[in-house]
Amino acid sequence: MSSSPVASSSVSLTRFLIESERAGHIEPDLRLLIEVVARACKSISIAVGKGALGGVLGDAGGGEASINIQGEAQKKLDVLSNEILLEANAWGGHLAALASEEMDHAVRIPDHYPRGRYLLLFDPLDGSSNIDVNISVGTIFSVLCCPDCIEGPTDADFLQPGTSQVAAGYCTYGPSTMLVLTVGHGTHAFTLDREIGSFMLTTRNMRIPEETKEFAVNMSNQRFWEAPMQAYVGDLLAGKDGPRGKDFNMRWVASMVADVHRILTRGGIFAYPLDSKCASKGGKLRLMYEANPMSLLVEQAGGAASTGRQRMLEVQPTGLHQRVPVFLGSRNEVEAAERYHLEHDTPQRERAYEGSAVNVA
Ligand code: AHM
Ligand code: MG
Repeated sequence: MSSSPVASSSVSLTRFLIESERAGHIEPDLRLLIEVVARACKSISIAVGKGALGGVLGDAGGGEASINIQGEAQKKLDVLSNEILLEANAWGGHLAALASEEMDHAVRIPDHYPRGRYLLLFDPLDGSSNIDVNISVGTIFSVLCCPDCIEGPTDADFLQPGTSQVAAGYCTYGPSTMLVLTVGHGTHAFTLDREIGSFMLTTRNMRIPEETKEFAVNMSNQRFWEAPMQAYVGDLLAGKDGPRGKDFNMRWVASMVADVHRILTRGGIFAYPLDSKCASKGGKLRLMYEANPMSLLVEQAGGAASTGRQRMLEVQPTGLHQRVPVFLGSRNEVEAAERYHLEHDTPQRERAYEGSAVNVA
C-alpha cells in the first residue's frame, strides 16, 4: 500500500529536522545544511514560477550557445539555479565543497568562510528541456560526509558509493512545489505553503507499491537498446497476452524528478537504459547527482534501484560526472528488469569461460 498524504499539516520542515536531530538521525550541521538547500529551492521555485515574465526562459549565453561539462547547451534557468545554490551554500560553515552538473570540477568553500565536513552534489535544474514549455522541472541533491577533507577537498573525495549518502532529496517545481527528502529514515514529502513561505510535511514515510502496471521510458530509443531491454519492454507491451499476463500503461515526462515523483506516489518503474547512442559514455543519467540520490529516496520508500546488473547504491564511482543506466521504482518490477539482464548475460559469461578453458588446455 502506498502512504496517503495529509490534507494539512502543522509540521514544518524546520520542525521535522529538529525532531530528526533529537531522534539522533542527523547532526545539527546537517540539519542546517538541509535548511539552506531548501531555502535555495524556494528561490529557484520563484524564478521558475515567473516564467516568461521573469525573463528567465531560453538559452544562456546571450546568443552564443553556453555549453556545460556534459556538452549540453545550458538554459538561463540552469545557470541561475546553479548560482542560487552556490551562493546560498557558500557561507553556512557546514560544507567543505560543492559539485554540480553545471561545473567541470568540485568547488571548495572559499577560504574566508569556515568549512564543514559535508560535501554537497546537485543537479540544479533537472529536465531543462522542459523549462521553455512550462512542464515540471526539479532540483536533485545528495549529501556526503568527508571528515578528513575539510581543508583540501578534491573531486576524488566525492567518489563515494551511494550507500555513503547521509541525505538526499529533490524539489519538484510543478503545479505545487514539493521537497522530498531522506536522511536515511524513510522518505518524506513536504509541500511549499506559498502564503507562509514554508515547506510543510504532507506525506510521512512514502511507500512505493511492490507491484505496478506502469512504466516510464523514452520509447523513441527502442531500436538503440541492448537485447535484454528490448526483450523486457517487448514483454511489457505484449500485455495480458504476453508472458507478464497483464496490461501495462506508459508515462514519460522527460523530467526525471517528475517521473520519480509519480513513482514514489503511485508506483511504477523508471528506466533510462544503456543504448548504442550513450553506450560509450556509460549511459545518459549521472550517477552522483541524479541516480544515487533518487535511488536512496526510492529504497527508503521500499522500492529498488539498479543499473540492470548491480544495485545502484553499491556502484563505486570513478568520476564526478559518471553516467549509468538506471532502473528504479516498484521493487518487483525492478527485479524483473534485472532478471532479463542476468538471463541475457549468463550464457555469454559461460561461453567466455568455456573459450578461455579451451585456451588454457
Ligand atoms: P538534464 O539533466 O540535462 O536535464 O537531463 C536529464 C533528463 C532527465 O530529467 C530525464 O529523465 C531525461 O534527461 C530525459 O531524456 P530524453 O530527453 O532523452 O528523454
Ligand atoms: Mg539532470
